[in-house]
Amino acid sequence: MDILQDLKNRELVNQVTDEKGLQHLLQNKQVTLYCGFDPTGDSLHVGHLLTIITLRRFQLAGHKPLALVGGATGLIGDPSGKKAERTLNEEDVVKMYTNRIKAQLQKYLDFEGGKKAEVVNNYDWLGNMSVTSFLRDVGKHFSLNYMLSKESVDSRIQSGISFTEFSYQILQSFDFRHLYEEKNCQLQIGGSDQWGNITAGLELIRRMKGGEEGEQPQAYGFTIPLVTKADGEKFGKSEGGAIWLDPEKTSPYEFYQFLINTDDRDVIKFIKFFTFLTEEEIISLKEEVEKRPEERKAQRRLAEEVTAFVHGEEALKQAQNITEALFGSGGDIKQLTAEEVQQGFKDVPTHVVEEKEIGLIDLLVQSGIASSKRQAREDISNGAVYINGDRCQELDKVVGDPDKIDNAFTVLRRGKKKYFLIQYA
Ligand code: 383
Repeated sequence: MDILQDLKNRELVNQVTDEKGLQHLLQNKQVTLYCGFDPTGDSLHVGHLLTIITLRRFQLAGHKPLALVGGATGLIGDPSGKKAERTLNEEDVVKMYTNRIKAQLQKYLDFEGGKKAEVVNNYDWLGNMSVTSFLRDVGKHFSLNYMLSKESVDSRIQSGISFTEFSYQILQSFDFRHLYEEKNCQLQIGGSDQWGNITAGLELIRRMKGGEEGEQPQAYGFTIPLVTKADGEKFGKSEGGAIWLDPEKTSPYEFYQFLINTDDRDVIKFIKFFTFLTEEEIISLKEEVEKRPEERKAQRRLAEEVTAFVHGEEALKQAQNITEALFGSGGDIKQLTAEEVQQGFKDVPTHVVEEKEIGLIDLLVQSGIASSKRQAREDISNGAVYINGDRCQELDKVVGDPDKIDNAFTVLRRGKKKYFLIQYA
């Protein structure tokens, strides 16, 4: 497979240094490439997903990916794409984040066989570098002019940038040069915000190679585009905040819902970006969007593929069960497992009941669904109260074991969509 052509077809090529040279290299040998992730939080998010998937594409095409965790650079802070100086995290916090990000990256690449991926941590070579070595051996290769001309620095001259963040580009450059020397890593990839840092690395590799004419080092840089949305909103956010890859922070169901809700105008682009579907499959989904947009086939396929990639088949099934139970025509929430109920109703007000069973009127008042017993009676008589999806109009109804889903929860609903979760102590 011609990986560069595949990336082009998917509109994943933003900028490349020496495209012909890179094309030639990728066609003729197994290339080691890398992408870095700074531990600025306890989880990666969908904003990181496109580069992870791109690493995976290179691996599937026979190349060897390195995922770098910035145990050292995470202590400094990349100014790229940032409007203001960051506050530094404590060292032990960055260490904890580093371990978590490392574990996450290990889920998405293949660590077996000849082109096995590796996760590396730049703390291993930057963590104990001496300040004199940094300034003499590395800093000497950077002119102030060159560093100031980088977009990440230039855009901050007015608003302010510390020497710490200013120096960041040298550290990332040193990583590239280190991996080039130690692991014969010839390509760095990243989002378009990383172009300045990647090209600075190439510059350093050239300069540290020594002046011998004719013996140009073979190293390349490549960036993928920023993911934009037709409505102009930032990709990767929902009302609840960022969409995380950690299932504890964003459940697989929420993740699936985030993708299902993709705009018709974006869905084909996202399928090209985030899935491994073939060109033919994509063309047929494109037709679906044009001819039968109301069926949302493309959205469903996108959500399936990406949820399975990030969370696995089992979690995808759960997400689909929950979606069907909540929104499907034949949906029945009573079929859900306790875990699925918990995922699907994560943002719903929850009330804990101490008793084994309780009268419905008392339950409605106790949980705050009705403001008084009189209100509760009225709601029940009017047919506005549903237990696990079924309307209940019995005033003397007692909610007990038969009403517990998986022995753990009862889902109450008042009106069309006001949900409440009852949990038993
Ligand atoms: C650190 C050391 C290196 C090479 C790269 C780095 C990290 C880099 C960075 N990247 C972003 C991050 O960590 O800050 N300086 O959050 C994001 N990446 C990828 C991609 C992206 C970038 O991890 O565009 C989105 O995900 O490059 O913003 O030697």
